[in-house]
Amino acid sequence: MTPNPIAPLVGIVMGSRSDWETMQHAAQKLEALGVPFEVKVVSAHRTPDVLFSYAEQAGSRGLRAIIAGAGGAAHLPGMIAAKTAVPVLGVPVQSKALNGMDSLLSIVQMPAGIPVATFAIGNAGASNAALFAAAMLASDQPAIGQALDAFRARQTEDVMAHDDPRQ
Ligand code: RP5
Repeated sequence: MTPNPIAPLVGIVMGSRSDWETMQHAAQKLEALGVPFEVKVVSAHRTPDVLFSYAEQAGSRGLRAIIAGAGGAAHLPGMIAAKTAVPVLGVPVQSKALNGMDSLLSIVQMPAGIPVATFAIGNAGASNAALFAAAMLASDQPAIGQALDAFRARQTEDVMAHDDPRQ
């Protein structure tokens, strides 16, 4: 069967709709780089059966990476990683009570054998998870690699063009 050229390559999942404010930064980056992606709320605690089926089907549906964001007792990335070999990129959402330290430690402290690549707390982590996913895809998706190179070149030019902070 010929693969659908617009089938998502990256899944963005989050534990709650309230995480979208953070996770939209991942979506915006993937969109800008031309990476096909999907977005879904999947809660480790409130919809565990959905989590299991999403993770079990991710590889066969063609997903090459899953960006998973959650806050507080942030079990979503680790539980997805437990059920699929598709690489999981974890984004700690900044919680109100503990500023995201709870989310960070919940995601980063995985036991040996089930890895989750863990990013910074909040918007920077969501953006960087998307850039990392694009970099993973770049080796066999030349258009994504070119878009990533162009983004980085623009970013560098922007810093150099505004290198006097007084102006
Ligand atoms: C986590 O609990 C979610 O990832 C979210 O960051 C946090 C709070 O969820 P809501 O109470 O806003 O739905 O599962």
